[in-house]
Amino acid sequence: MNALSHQINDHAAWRGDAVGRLERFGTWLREHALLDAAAHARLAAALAQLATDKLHVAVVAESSRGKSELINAVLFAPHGRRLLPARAGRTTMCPCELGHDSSQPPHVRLLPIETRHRVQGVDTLRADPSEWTTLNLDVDDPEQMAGVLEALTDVRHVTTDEARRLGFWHDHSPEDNPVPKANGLIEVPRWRHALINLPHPLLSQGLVILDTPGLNATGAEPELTIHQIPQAHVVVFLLAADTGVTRSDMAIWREHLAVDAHRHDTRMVVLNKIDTLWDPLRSAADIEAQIQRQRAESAATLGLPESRVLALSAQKGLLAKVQGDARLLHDSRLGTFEQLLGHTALSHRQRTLSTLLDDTVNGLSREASRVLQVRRRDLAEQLIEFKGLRGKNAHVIAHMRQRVEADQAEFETGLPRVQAVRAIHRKLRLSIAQALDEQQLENALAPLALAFEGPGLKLGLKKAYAESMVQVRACLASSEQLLAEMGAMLTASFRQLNADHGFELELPPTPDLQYFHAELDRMERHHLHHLGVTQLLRLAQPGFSARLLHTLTSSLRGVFQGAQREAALWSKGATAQLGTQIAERRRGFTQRSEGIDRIHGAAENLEQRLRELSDQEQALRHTDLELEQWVAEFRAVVPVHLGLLQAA
Ligand SMILES: Nc1nc2c(ncn2[C@@H]2O[C@H](COP(=O)(O)OP(=O)(O)OP(=O)(O)O)[C@@H](O)[C@H]2O)c(=O)[nH]1
Ligand SMILES: [Mg+2]
Repeated sequence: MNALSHQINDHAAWRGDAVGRLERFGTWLREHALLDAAAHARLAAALAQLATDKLHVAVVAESSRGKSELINAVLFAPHGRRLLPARAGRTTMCPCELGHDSSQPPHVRLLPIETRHRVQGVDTLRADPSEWTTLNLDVDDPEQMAGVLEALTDVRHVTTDEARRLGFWHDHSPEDNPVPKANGLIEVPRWRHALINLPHPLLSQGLVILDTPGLNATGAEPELTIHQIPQAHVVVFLLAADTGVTRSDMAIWREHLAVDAHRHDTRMVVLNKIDTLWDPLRSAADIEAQIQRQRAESAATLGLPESRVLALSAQKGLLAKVQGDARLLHDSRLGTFEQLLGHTALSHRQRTLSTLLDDTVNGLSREASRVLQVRRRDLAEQLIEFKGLRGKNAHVIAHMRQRVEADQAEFETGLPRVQAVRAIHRKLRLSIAQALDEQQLENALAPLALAFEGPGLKLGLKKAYAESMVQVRACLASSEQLLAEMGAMLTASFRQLNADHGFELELPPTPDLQYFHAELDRMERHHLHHLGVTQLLRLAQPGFSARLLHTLTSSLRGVFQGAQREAALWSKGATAQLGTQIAERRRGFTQRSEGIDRIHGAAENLEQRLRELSDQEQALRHTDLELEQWVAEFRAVVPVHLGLLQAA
């Protein structure tokens, strides 16, 4: 096992442990009737996110820098050969995602390039297997798998016209166009996207690797450049030691990686093919000095700290692993890369998941301790009441019974006020959902959609985009405004209800939508990049701009839906308390009247009832302690792990 496997296994083990712990906590809460519908929804959402968490790594570079070879070296050496096609010249023709879903047999799915005639992005088509050609992979037969994966290099020959419609031919920038064959036809990829499903220790633990074709070709998919690459947890950019940083390397860097240049922590640069510098006629120190010089130069050119640039040889790394040659493996420096990759990807993921875990446990335990508080107070009241009955006659007891009934009746008559709070809440909740619904998004994007319409060069795009983004931000701001209003309304109502009905209602802090604002800023940088002057020619194609608009819309929809989900979880959590506490109070009344009924007959029953009540009180104290223990236990697991990561 290498460093990367260790790190990914540790992460998976940590995740598994967190899921198990959270499930046990959920069971415990349910057993103690402390898990209402909202808490249950919250727990289920956190569990689903922890269980299905994926780690996305995208590998990006000019053709022939060794992207596919690097993936072969990291993943496939145990098969004794390269599985992904890697050879001189343009090889990988379509983006290719490697992952593992154990509910599906090993296969590769290929999406025909002709689907580009439609507006839908790969993400939309992903859900429908009938759009894809599926080829099975035999995991016990590396030759068969490598043979099937040759499909990634498939091409088709089409007329210039068809190439233009597919986005591979641009009349305005002939220098970027492919050279036509002797018969005048143009070579284009046969597939638009590939999904490889393969059991592998790393893929099965949630690693997803995206291999891309040399993206210099102007035919890149908007979804890839706007969505998949920027969203990856780590982007690995390759250079080759034998070519240095070329103009086309820089073009790709600028297009895909420089946009979020400040996000150094998610970028890794690989200076591949250092074996081409190995030379028996030169001293080791001399070669090393050259490698370090190239690293420093590359880092300076790309504006990255030198620590993010790693020199290695993917090819020798693969060979060394296949042959079990420890010396060569060491010289290939593949191990250092794997270690940094693991660290970069996992520290990011684990921080996110730890925060999620922390928030979930805090929310659930806050809610549970409020309910316990109500129960404790009810019990205390009953104890006082029953102690007061010692030595009293049947008449007094009957009177007592009436008093409980009166209390309960009074409580019930106050409940319409709770209904009123619920009604206002419902109205506000609807307004929040509406502020962020599909219609609002469509309205906000209308100026942009208009600018995209029609043939020819689209010059006013940036202005239209800016206009649309003002509206998009206004939608988010208005939902924040409504959330604040709802928060103020609930705070006041809760205070009143607590005073009038002895509830223990407490509003959780209103959700902070700052994250979604930051998300919009981040997206805007990427989007503007794709609407700039350099892209005008590409945008002139009607098919391309339709797909681009589709992609922009779906990323913004993601932000709207995320913010809406957050708001809904919070608001549900806030009002579920009402239902829970009403139920708790009713339970208290029933217990009191039942208790009185039972002691009505004989005096010894009173003593027995008092004993029962104090047993219950003790049990409640025990539950309280257990809850504290749960929280302490989670506390102990989360930060320790984060601490380790930061120290690493
Ligand atoms: N000498 C040497 N050759 C390498 C190394 N890594 C890859 N190559 C070779 O470089 C060529 C291109 O490698 P690929 O992995 O196909 O490159 P790619 O970046 O995937 O290229 P495209 O798929 O066309 O985008 C192949 O012949 C590899 O064997 C290396 O570390 N050293
Ligand atoms: Mg390749």
